[in-house]
Amino acid sequence: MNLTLKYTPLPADVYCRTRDRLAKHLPAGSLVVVHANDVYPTNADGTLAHHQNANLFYLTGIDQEETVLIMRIGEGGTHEDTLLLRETNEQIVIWEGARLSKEDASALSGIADVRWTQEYNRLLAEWVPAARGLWLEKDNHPRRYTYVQTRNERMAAALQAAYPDAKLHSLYPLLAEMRLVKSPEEMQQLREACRITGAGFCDLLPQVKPGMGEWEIEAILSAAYLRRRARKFSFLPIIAAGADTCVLHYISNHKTCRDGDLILCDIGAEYGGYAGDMTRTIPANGKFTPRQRAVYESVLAVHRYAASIMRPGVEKAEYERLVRVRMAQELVKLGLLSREEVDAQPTNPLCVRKYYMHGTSHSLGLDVHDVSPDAPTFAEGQVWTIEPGIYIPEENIGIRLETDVLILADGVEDLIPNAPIEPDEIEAAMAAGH
Ligand SMILES: [Mn+2]
Repeated sequence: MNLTLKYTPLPADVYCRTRDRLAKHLPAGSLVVVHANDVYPTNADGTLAHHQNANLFYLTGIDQEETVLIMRIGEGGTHEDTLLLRETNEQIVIWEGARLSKEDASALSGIADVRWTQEYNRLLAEWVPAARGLWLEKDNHPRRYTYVQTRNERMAAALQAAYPDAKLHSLYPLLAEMRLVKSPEEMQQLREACRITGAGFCDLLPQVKPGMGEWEIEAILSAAYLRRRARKFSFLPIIAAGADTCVLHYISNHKTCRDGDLILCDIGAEYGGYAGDMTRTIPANGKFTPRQRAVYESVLAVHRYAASIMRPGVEKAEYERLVRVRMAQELVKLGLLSREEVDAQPTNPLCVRKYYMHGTSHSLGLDVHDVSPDAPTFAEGQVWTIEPGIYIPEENIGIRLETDVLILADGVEDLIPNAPIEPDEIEAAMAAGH
């Protein structure tokens, strides 16, 4: 392969095995069609950056716009795969740079049959009428933002209109189930994303001081990630000082950090398509106040408890309930909830939501909030975040502590061990810069 990428790609046989596994779940005669994401236009001739459809990347390793994967499923899990690629030419090479050649795409994906996208309609006209069912991507996450039709949804509608007799099925539940458990090769990429994520935070700590802009912290992290070959932040970073530590999805990062503020950093690097995701909360002046430290210790205690009960066989919903019970104890200790309030809900203290209004864990992988079944049970090989927090707007104190873990046979492995989390370690690392 002549092609060089910013990241080290996984070997093509990883993607061959992933398609083998998908094919085993589908009845003979199925036709699978998965498209790349659209490139979103701006005014005039501009576009936003392409962001690959994670399901297509998961099945092919191809990070290029207008790519289509077609799989024809035979008896006993056999399958014939075709990859359609945007045709490249001299003009595209001059203006946009090289695109994948057919040979490059074969080498990356392990698919021998690579053609240009012009053949799409002709191939479907041949294969759809012969198929016993069409398996397309239809994301049905309950909290999905549905005002924009994805390319996959648009193509699905077009296929249904062109072939009204074709029976449509959704690939989403199957792919969500598959993507929940990471292969050893996927773990290489995820470990690197997490390593870079933690290393950026270590670079940052000695540089933080009062008077610094939230945007300057963002800039330091961006440089730390990019020079370690991350492509970008894995999501818009939250650098929130003072009262905004309590705004869960604050992303404007426009304020100056004042002496006495806490700064909440919810950050992550993307490497090879995989997302890191961590949160630390630090004192702008390098020293926690007694109250800030008390809240911090409570969040850390809940964090450690959550890590201790996350293991194979535990249902996610039950885990979240147990974390709420533990969190209630801390909120009473901090004087935020009364003993009576908590005792009134002994098995499931939903009253904690006044100060802790989000879930403790989400799956992590190609997407930051990775796809997962509606009611997952923890199992070996899954990767989850652990991110309890306590938010007290009346005190300008919001503290969240997040790490990413791999579930092992008998517990979890922290994937960001390089980032300090003990308050003393945070203070020591910050003092090193003063
Ligand atoms: Mn997270």
